[in-house]
Amino acid sequence: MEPQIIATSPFDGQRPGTSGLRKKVKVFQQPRYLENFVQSIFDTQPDLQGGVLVVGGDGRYFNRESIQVILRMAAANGVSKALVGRGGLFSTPAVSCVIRKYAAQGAIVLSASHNPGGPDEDFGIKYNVASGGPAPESVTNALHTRTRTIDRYLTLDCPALDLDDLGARQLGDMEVVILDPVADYAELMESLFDFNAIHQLFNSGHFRMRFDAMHAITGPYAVEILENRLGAAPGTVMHAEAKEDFGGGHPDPNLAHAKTLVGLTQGPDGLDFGAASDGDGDRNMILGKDCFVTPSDSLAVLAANAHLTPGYKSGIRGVARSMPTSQAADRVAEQLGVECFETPTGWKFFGNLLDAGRITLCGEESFGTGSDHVREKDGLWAVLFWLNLLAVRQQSVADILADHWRRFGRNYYSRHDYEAVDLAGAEGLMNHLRILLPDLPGRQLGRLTVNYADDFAYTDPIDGSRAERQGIRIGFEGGARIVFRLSGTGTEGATLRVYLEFFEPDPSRHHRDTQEAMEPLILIARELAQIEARTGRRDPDVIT
Ligand code: G16
Repeated sequence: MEPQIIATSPFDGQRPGTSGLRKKVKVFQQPRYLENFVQSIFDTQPDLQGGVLVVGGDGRYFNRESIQVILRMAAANGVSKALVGRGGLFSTPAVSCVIRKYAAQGAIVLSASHNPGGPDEDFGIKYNVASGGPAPESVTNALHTRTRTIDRYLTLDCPALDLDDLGARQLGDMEVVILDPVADYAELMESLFDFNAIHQLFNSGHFRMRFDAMHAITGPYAVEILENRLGAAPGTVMHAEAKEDFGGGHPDPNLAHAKTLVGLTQGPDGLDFGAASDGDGDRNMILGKDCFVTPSDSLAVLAANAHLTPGYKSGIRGVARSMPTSQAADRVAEQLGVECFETPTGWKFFGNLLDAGRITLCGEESFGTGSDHVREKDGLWAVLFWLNLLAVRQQSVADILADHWRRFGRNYYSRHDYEAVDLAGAEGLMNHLRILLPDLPGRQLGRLTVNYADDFAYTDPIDGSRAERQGIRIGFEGGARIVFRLSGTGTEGATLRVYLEFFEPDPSRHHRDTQEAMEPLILIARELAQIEARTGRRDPDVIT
């Protein structure tokens, strides 16, 4: 079958953000919009020619149509084999697992993560490289540059392929293999965690849990792993059916968007454990009875206890966290005597450290935790890790956390988001802060003294690449910090994120309400950045 060459012209704004290109579905539905971006991938990634490409997405609206477009284009561009999840589905961590297991050259992943789905909501596409991780900036920059001059794309004129039956078929000269999207991933999880111990915990008669799949991709993964393989009671996975619009919800596992689950863990009859994952299965939220584990604390607890699980029993080599993530993991790394890295926001910045064997665990405040088992953050992995710890330590989530704070001190942490604010106002606020930076060190703000203030820049220790303007950091004496950043994943206006943290060594002060304890820092942040005057917002839209 001869490839067709179709003339096209560039679209503005195809620059990938923190994690791929995310836009409204309607933007992606414009003729040639998806094709331009996909052709730019093939034009800049020559290894794909004659190579193996993994294709899959989180099942959101427009997933199926996009996969057909991508497969025809892959065949026309000389890809020799495509590995596709049945129904066009793959969670993001499962894509990473499959790339690595089958030594593929790359993957095209369709997801807008935790953003809502549906005809009027969000869609996204990103490219993952042969290591299994999100494309580094060198690749995304090349891709973006290509989108600005693109003038043709290649495709085949052929009917849609059946994506729902397992097995191999032919599309032009390309072989397409439809895989069970869960099997390889589930096998990897069994190799890392003590499934017998977790099975016993579930059958002990005194442990009650729910996993909220939020009508998103982890439904089938969680049912297979938690209920079928580990013997959790049927119904343990709630909102298990994956839907194109996530049931109309916002598939973001946090206190604001997983309210039903949070409610189930509260009060005298509260569950022992609650967990949730997001649209594409890479985020996680961990809850205990009347207890929320911040993602920053979760990373620190996993690092301190990793040796209790089979997959990490020989200890961890190092740990990394994104800059706005609390410094709780740093304290663990120090005690363990392992390296600790502070990287810019974005999972792609962990890739080189993982590949070089400098770190074993990494995590972000944005509900992402992961390890060197794949090159993406991994929602269900984090849940299984916690279940393994609960099974071994025979303590509640709250007790494990309290023990951890007693040993390492507590990093109180919260993030305040001002969503869909005017872009010019938000950029003005960041510039205003940049101007203030040189005069801040040594200044007294409220009762705190500024220790350092900068616009975070990162030089990758492995390849020397440099990322600048990654967020304003203001550090105070005693370990408190305020960080200001504009989100790189939104699709409307700008989202201002304000990250607040302070360190409390005294165990008698470890059980205060977070927002109350944060009050002095909240006031400093609002005043210094002139948030209300510059965004028109008095209060944040989401507090996590
Ligand atoms: C993506 C990235 C994460 C990042 C998060 C938030 O997550 O993979 O590394 O922390 O966005 O980014 P921002 O603060 O720029 O909105 P996901 O789950 O959306 O792919």
